[in-house]
Amino acid sequence: MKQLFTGGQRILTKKYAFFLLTVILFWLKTYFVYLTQFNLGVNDKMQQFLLFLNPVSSALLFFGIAIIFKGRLQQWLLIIINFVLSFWLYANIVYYRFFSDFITFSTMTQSTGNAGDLGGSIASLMNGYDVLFFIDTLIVLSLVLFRIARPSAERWNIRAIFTVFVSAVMVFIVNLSLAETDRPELLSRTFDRNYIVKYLGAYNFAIYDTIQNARSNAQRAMADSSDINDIQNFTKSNFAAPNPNYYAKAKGMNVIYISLESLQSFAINYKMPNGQEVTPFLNKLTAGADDTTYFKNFYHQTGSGKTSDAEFMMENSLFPLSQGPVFQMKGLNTYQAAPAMMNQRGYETAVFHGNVKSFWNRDQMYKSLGYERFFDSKYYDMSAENTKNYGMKDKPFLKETIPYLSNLKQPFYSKLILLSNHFPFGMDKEDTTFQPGDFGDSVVNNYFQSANYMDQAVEQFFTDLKKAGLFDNTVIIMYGDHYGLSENHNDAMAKVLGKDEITPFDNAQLQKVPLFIHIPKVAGGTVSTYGGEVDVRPTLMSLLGINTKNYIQFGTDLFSKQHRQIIPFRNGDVITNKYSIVGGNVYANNDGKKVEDSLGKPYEDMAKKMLDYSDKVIYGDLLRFYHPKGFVAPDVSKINYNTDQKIPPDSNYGVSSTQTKK
Ligand code: GP9
Ligand code: MN
Repeated sequence: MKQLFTGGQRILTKKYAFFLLTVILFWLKTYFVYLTQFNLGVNDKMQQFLLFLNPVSSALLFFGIAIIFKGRLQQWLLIIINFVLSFWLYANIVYYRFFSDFITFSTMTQSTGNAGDLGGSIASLMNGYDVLFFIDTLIVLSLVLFRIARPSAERWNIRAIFTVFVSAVMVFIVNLSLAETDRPELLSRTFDRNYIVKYLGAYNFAIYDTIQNARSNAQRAMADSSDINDIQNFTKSNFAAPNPNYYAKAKGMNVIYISLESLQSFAINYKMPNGQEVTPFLNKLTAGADDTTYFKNFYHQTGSGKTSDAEFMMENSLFPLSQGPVFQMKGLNTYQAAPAMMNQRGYETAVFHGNVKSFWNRDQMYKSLGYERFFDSKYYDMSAENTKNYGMKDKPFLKETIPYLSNLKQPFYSKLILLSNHFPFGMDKEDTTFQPGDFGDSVVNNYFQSANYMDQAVEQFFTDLKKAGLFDNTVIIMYGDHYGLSENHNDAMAKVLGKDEITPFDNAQLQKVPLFIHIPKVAGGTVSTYGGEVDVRPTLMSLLGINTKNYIQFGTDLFSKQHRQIIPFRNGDVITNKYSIVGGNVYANNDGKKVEDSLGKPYEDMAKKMLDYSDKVIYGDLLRFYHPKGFVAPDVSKINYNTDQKIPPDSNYGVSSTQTKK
């Protein structure tokens, strides 16, 4: 024993030994926590390796601060830093036990309700064995207290200190590049906090989150209330007066939005070489079945936020950002979104999605949009046969949603987000008998199968809504959220469309996504009006008989005679009912031939103005200064998605007790 003690003493008096020991113990502890405390969905060798590697860079960086100092001070700094980091990790462990999510700057500083939800229950989330999460702190502390690790009097030389910091940066760069090869655009798209922790680690995530937050706050601080004036004038003067044939035709009715994952318009009314229709049910709707209007010249306008960008436009009539998903980056802004507007008119509001709630930061953003209830994967039977890829398959998802929907207090405003038709579109054999395509590209081939599956799921859902007695008093808006087949698949797409090649003009037309609106007792059919995702909210509001002239919105009512047929895209392209401006070239829509650039100029100017104004609203969080008559911003601290939502609620979330509902 004595020998061991003196042996330990000898090693630990070596200048670098105590530092290295602290780093290694902390590294292993963190890895152990990843494996046992979080559900990170590690599913390949590379991810396993990155999970193991990722604590290293932050450990070197943080503990590196101590080695600038010498002797006893260095030792105590190492212990303190170890304690602070361990405490942070432990706080995340406790938080995760309740929320299945990681702590962010905003959940800590702004009262979004999350921390409040924990309240007195924190103690119940802690266990006796939790002291193990501080085991490394205790070890290094004892080594110092019992003088096994004696402080070395020597100061580290600059080269050694420098080496530690350079190694931290190098390890981080290697880590990030490997992560980016496994999951491209990891940081720029920020799908889910779980992903960042899995690839880069809990501590690096905290750094990343702090930087994001500081940037966002700076943009917000620079804005002031006068910034909204021009924008208000612009949107007001561009308001399109509603069409009396449609205005208020759905007043007081329920609303169901359905996000048709990755569905592009080319698939609608498309026949496979063997003559089979891909979407036979939706095709009937294009002919006006079930009082449905189909917009065949409707485009998605999403950026890197994909599904969530589409959701954002549908409910705010603002554009998504050109960089990064607005759901992730601006989840705490003030919005004047459709769910909040409807909630204040006595509607119950709910969103349904068979994936974890943190994906696309939905759990935070939905509160800002004013959704009272969020039925995420927790509410669904996520057994293996029901799930694929990100989550629930469409058929069981829609089946299980019906009882929840029927339980909502009417009228309700709801959104259902489908998942099955998602890249790479593979399906389980037992779910389909549809022949895949034969176009020399498995992604494209499978797309037809999964689009067909979605079509069947939607058909069943319509039948079930009728059975539940909801169909005749519900407006149903179904939209393809964004493209499913990127330009990388254009060789096969040329075969699909029977063309020699896909030109830039063709590619722009492939961004068409279907939009269907079922309006009870209003005759439908296919219309050729040009429009995009920002136009849907004003359209819906007109149908519900709500005047939005005083709202900041960049779309116009698709049914209005004054509807503006200019569709700006985040990549700078613009499409109108006459022209497609793609990559700076102007093409005529009727024949796809190039025309003079000057013909596109006025539309480009208008599109740019719309995008700039919308960006200003979002980056400056300008809606906090703007108060349309009759609108009260939802009180996010009153919204709670963690209670059991199966019981019909009293529907008072989002409106504080001093405000009365209309
Ligand atoms: C994930 C689902 C799909 O929850 O919305 O996301 P996507 O990749 O299409 O944006
Ligand atoms: Mn999507």
